[in-house]
Amino acid sequence: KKINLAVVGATGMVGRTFLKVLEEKNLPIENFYVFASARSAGSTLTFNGKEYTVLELNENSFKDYQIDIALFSAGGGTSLKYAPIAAESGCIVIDNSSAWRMDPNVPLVVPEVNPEDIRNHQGIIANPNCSTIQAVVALKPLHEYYGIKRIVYTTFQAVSGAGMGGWSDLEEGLKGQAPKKFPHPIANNCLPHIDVFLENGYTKEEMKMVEETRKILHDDTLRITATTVRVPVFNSHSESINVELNKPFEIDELINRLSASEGIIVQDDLANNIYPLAINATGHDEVFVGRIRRDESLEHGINLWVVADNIRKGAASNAVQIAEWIIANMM
Ligand code: A2P
Ligand code: 11C
Repeated sequence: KKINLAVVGATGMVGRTFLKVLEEKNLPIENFYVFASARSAGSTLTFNGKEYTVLELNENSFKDYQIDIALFSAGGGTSLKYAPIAAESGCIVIDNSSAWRMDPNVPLVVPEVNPEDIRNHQGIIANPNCSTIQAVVALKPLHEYYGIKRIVYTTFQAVSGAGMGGWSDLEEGLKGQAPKKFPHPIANNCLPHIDVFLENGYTKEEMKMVEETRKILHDDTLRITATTVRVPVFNSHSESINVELNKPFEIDELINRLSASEGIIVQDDLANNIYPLAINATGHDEVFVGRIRRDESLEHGINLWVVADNIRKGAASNAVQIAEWIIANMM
């Protein structure tokens, strides 16, 4: 069956990448539609060599165009309002915002980790936060073979995660301009502040990593703490992940399990200075893992350095993979 596919928020940073990733794949698309707000309605976007006019999203869009699958990346407010309207008309929404992620009726999915959760959807499927996606891809084989007792996340996140505004704060900041998006200069700086601060002193980004990891790995009691930091890198998030496992492990065997796991490329050749780097991950859909070494301060501890393109695997590519899974298994 061929499907009618829509991208909502098509003019944004993630929206444009949706189009690029969809061009690289071969989804059975009958009709293709691009939606945004009134601000950019009437402008055009190119997809597979054809020009598409950006349409203003409204309550009837999904019904009128008989959309089967919609990829949303137009902010939490737009998702809160329009995802249920779309679902009501029989459309399956794959939502990149944080609006629906922790709803118990909404599967939160990384296809390499918990694809079967998609089967329980009621019209809305959530794409996790970018920093969570790359972390759980790397953690999956460890969780499966050794069991995870505790995780300590420390992130080094690119400005593209904060959209066009974040990107221009770094670009203009390097030329001496004051920041507009971030509360402090990001050029030549590290900001231990992503998203808003919560009552417990953590940022929302940090608590997203804690809660989303538990939901995706199906373990509400997992002990997790996180410090998330914005760094002056344009694209691709890097993460230091410290994991305490339940069982003893052989380091070579653990590395082999990471290598054999879907969506992971191990880059760990110290003699040749090879380890994952943001500038190499950009443009790819895999999660790169290196600096794999025993945490000698714990009984069964391991340290990982995990890097991925936050706009591709962390957002657009993960959502497109979910769409491919639905088309292959549920349509
Ligand atoms: P627009 O170009 O019309 O503002 P980013 O996160 O990179 O800033 O992108 C946000 C995306 O969400 C843009 O495509 C933006 O469209 C879209 N968007 C914002 N508000 C709405 C809305 N109310 N309805 C539809 N799309 C929206
Ligand atoms: C960042 N992780 O890098 C954020 C962006 O919940 O989808 C994604 C926010 C989200 O700023």
